[in-house]
Parts: sequence; structure tokens; C-alpha cells
Amino acid sequence: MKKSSKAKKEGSPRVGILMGSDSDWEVMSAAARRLTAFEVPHEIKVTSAHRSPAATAAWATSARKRGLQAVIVGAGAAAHLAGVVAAHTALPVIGVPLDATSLRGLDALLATVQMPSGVPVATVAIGGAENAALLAVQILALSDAALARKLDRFKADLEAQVEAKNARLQAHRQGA
Ligand code: RP5
Repeated sequence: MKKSSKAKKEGSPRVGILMGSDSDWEVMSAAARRLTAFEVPHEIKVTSAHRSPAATAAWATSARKRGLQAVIVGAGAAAHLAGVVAAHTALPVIGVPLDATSLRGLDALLATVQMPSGVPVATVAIGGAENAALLAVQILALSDAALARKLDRFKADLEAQVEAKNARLQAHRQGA
């Protein structure tokens, strides 16, 4: 399929996934997989707050005009990327701190979560790319009834999985 017809079939991106390096993709791909499972069109890009600040600012500044409704930003080390994006857009910014140094992500967590008043970044757990995608889906579902129904099914499935785990444990205990 040609690139243009593929984009048309999949729809315009509604969520942006940005990361500081291609080395972040192993973790951040979980966000893309979860968005794909919910059939939410998304775009994926690498820019760096420190190494390519102009490209980062351009991506964030044009995000709303490109049709994005939320952005997910993953970075490790002195992770300023989500904060810089939040400085350039009023879209909801979801930050994913990543484990990229000997500090095991604590550095990125503090850099991502400790935003000054007025410029929020909704920060998920270290490596929490899937939850970042779910939070983005929940934001979009506020004004998208079909997506809200998919979320309801997802949550019901989570509940069923826990019930199945409990049933397995009870059966194991009775057999012991
Ligand atoms: C951060 O530095 C990136 O987000 C990545 O987590 C980390 C290491 O980047 P590379 O040196 O692998 O490009 O900016």
C-alpha cells in the first residue's frame, strides 16, 4: 500500500508519541501497541530536548494544528523532553520517565514529574508506556463514545482476568 493511502485508511494521527532517542523505542513501543489495539491513529517521532531543541519545539508547537489531541513523551536521564513539549503546547502531555542510566530511571522520574506550577506533565511510572497510552485513550474517550465503549470492554476484561486469577489460586489451594 502506498504511504498516502495507508495514512488515509488509518486516519489522521490523534496522539503523538515522542521520545528522546531510538534507544527508548524498546519501552515506548508498548504505547504504540496499546494505541493500535484501541485503533487510535498515532504518530511516532524521535527528537531530543538537548540535542535537537529546535525540532522538539517545532513538533510541539505544531502538534495541535496537526490534529493531535494528546501527546506521550518518553525520555531517560536528565529527562526534560516532556516538560519542553508542555512548554510549547496546551495539549495534555503525558510523560514517561525511562530507565537509561545507572540511576535506573529515578533521574528521569524527578526531571519529568517535578514541573513548575502552570505547566503540567501527567507523569506515569518509570517505563509506564502502556499506561501512558491508556491515559491518552481515556482523554480522547471523553468526547468519543465509540472509544469509551472500547475502554469499558477493556476494563471489564481486566476485572475478568483478576477473577480468573483468584479462581486459579483458590483451586490451587484446595488441591494442595
Ligand atoms: C535521553 O537520553 C534519551 O531519551 C535516552 O533515554 C537517553 C540515552 O539516549 P542515547 O544516548 O541512547 O541516544 O535523552
